[in-house]
Amino acid sequence: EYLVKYGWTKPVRWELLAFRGVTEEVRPQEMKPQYVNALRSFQKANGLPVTGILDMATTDAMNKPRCGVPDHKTPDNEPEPDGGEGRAPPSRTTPAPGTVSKAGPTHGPTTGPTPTRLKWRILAEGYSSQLSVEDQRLILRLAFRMWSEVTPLTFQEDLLASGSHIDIKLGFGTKRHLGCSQVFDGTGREYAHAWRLGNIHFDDDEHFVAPTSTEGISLLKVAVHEIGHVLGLPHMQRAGSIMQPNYIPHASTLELDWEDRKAIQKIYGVCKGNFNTVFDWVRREYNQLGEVTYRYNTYFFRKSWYWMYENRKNRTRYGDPIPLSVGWRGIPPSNLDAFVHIWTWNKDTTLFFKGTQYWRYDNDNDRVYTEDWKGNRYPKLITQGFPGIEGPIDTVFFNKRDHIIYFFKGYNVTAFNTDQNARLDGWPKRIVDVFPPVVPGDHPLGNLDSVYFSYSLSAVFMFKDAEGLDSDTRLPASSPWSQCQFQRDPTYLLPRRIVVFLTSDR
Ligand SMILES: [Ca+2]
Ligand SMILES: [Ca+2]
Ligand SMILES: [Zn+2]
Ligand SMILES: [Zn+2]
Repeated sequence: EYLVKYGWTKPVRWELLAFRGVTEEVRPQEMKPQYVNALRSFQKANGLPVTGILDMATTDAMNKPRCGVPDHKTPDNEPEPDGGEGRAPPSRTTPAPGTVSKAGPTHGPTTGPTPTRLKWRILAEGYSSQLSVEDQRLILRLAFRMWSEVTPLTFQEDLLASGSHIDIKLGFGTKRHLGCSQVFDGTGREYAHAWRLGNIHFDDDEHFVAPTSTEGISLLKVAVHEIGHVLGLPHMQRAGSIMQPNYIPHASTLELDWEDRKAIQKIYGVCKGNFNTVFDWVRREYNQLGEVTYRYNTYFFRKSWYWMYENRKNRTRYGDPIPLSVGWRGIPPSNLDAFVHIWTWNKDTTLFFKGTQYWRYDNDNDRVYTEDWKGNRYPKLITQGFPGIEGPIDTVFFNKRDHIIYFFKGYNVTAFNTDQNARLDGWPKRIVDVFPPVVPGDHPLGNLDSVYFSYSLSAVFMFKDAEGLDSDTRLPASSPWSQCQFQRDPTYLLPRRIVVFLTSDR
C-alpha cells in the first residue's frame, strides 16, 4: 500500500485484470515481480539491503514520519484539471498531492508563465491546536521567506482577500480534513501534503513544534519542504536537501542547501539586479601575541545595502544585508560606482567612487575622511585626484604589482600610474585585450559592475549583471520582483564571476 501510495509502483487495476480474465487466485503471483521490483528500488533509495523482501528494516523505513507527496509520478497521480479546493466535498477528480490543483487564468500548469508574487494564508478553520496562532503565522512567514531569499518570488500573507484570490491556503487537520480527498493517518507516518501551486495541509495529529524546540516535528522544516512542492519541486533523495521525503530532525539552524537552491532557481531564475560594486576588503587585526594579521572578506554593494561574504566560512554573514549608512560611515548612502584599495609599500588608501567624485575611507576610525593628514578635503573630483580620468566610471581595479590603477568605462579601460600620478600614454584600450578571459570567449566585454582581485582565490574577477546566467527560465523584465534585499548569500543569486588574466602578469 505504501509503495502504491507514494508512487513506487502502479496501483493494481483489479477491474482491468478481471476484464482480461485474471482470477482472484492468480493475482498475487501476477503482481509479484512488479511488487518485488518496487520494494527493491525503495530499499535502494533508502540505503537499505536490497532484499526484495518486506523485512523489519524496510517496514521501519516505511513507518518513519514522511511527507504525503508521492516520491515518483505514476499515471494515477498525474495532474488533473480540477479540484482539491478548500471546503469542496471530497471527489474522485481531486488530483494526488504534488500535482497541480488549480488552473486559473493566472496559474497555468508547468509550462505557463511563472507567478512571482503569491498570496497565502492559514484557513480560519484550519489553525493548529498545538501552537498559538501568532506562532503558526510567524513560522509560516519564515518558511516562505526562505524560498524568497533565493528566488525572485515574493510571498504575501493576505488575511482579507476572498478565498479565490489566495494562491496558497494552508491548514491543519486530522484524519478526514478540510474537504481534502487525502485522509491523514493519525499520529506518525504522514505529516503533511501539498499541491503544486496549490494548498498545504498539515496532519495535526503530529506533534508540531517551534524551531527552537528539540522534540517533536519542526513546523518550520515541514513547511519549507511543503512550500517546495507548491513551487514545483519533487522529492530529492539527497542528504542535506530540504526535499527529502522523510522527516529528519535538524541539529542547527535550518538552511536550504545548494541543490535546493539550484533546483528552485532552475524554475524561477535568480534575483535580477546587479551589484554596484564588489570588492575584497583587507582588515588589519592584531592576534593575542600582538602580531598583525590580515583578513580578507568580500563585500557586495547593491543600492543602499551591502553583504559581507566571509571567505573563511564560505558564506555571507548571518543577518546581512545591512544598510550602507550603518556599516560605512560617511560614504554616499546608495549606488556607489566603485571601490579601490591602493596598497603599496608607502600607500594604503581606500577610496569609494560615485558620479564625478570620490571619497577616502579611514580604515582605522571606520569612517570617511573629510580631510586627511595631507590637508586633502573629501569628496574630491575624480579629475582632480586622477588627472585625465573623468567620472562617472563603471569600476576601478588596482594592480599591486605595477602600481597601476585601471579605470573601466563602457568597453574601455584606462591605466593610471599611481607613482607618477599620471595617465599612461596610449590608453584607453579595449577591456578584452587588457584582461583576456581564462576560458576563451567567456568575457563580459564591457559595462562591468565590478572588477576586483580576490585575495582568497588569487584571481581577478569581473562581475556583470544577470545577463548570461546559467538559468533556463528567465522572468519577464517587467515582473514586479522584490529588490531581493533579503538574500543572505548574494553569491548564490547572481552573476557569473568571470575570471580574467591580467596581461602584465604573464
Ligand atoms: Ca500522520
Ligand atoms: Ca560599478
Ligand atoms: Zn514532500
Ligand atoms: Zn489534505
